[in-house]
Amino acid sequence: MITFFSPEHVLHAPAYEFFRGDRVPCFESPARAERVLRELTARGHEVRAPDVDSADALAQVHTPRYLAFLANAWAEWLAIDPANAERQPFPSVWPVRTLRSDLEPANFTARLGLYSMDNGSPLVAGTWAAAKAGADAAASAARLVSSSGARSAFCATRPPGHHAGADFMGGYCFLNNAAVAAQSLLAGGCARVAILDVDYHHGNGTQSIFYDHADVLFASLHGDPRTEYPFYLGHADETGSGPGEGSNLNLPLPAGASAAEWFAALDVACDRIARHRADALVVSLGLDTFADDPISTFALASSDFSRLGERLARPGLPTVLILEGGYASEALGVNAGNVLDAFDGA
Ligand code: SP5
Ligand code: ZN
Repeated sequence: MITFFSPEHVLHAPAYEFFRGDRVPCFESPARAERVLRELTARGHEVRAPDVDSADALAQVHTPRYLAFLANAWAEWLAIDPANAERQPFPSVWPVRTLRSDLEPANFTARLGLYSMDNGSPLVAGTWAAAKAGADAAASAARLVSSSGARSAFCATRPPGHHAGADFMGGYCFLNNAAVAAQSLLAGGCARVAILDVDYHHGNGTQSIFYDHADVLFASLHGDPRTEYPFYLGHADETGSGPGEGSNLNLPLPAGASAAEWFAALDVACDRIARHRADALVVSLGLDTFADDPISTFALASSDFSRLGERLARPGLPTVLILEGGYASEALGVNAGNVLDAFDGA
């Protein structure tokens, strides 16, 4: 399977995030993509640089004012104080219920809050460049499977994307790569697309972007939002709205769920995907379901990722796989490689 990888991912390397009021090293680190790249190269996978500009797809997925904010955020942060070059901006105020989000405040931190769902997505000088390169990888992978006849492609990209909504960042995510891939597949001639999100965390951004779309099915298995991030979306009663009613499937699992429970839910999601009659499949491939993941509680072993790859190949659809979470960096390469090799071998 061809892998798209951009060295520009290293430009997004924040120094810290918050945990219980303390600064802790970021779980979402450049080492993640480097481990994946090294393992895939060692296993003989072809690695390519992104060769499609995602600008058109991004304009479909995100709002103009959010894209403009993200592209200019670092310059604005520096304009406040040149010493900010050594500081990470974080939001401290949000337009929750009763407050207005239709107007953009002039104040930078107020706009950062407007465009953020949490304070857990540190932004640095190279965030836009890295995230844009990741979105380009998603658009490139979509073009490869929709126009060259390739069966599948993988994006070894970071930062991840599935928590980012039309106009907000969150959960280490800035641009929604899976949504970019799905949108690119639609633009490339697919009438119906299915997105399967197997990250430990619910893909709230992807769900919300396609919630009223009948042509894009979003199916997700994840830690129950009653106890797990992102907390405010991902429940089983979220089934889509308007024309999209019935094209959203959430399969929340209790924290600590076993691999057997997880694979049973995967079968339910795959059955729903089969009934969607999709022309292509996008997989939000979070690997934080791994037993040793430092921020998650599922129990998949490295060998279970082979079983996952085999299951993902079964629908026989052109498939774009996109790296999302997964924070046990040492095992990340092997776990990603196991998915890809089993998919290729199926
Ligand atoms: C893409 C993705 O997987 N995003 C996950 C975002 C999770 N954000 C909350 C992180 C909370 C970390 N808590 C540390 C617990 C250590 N025991
Ligand atoms: Zn995750």
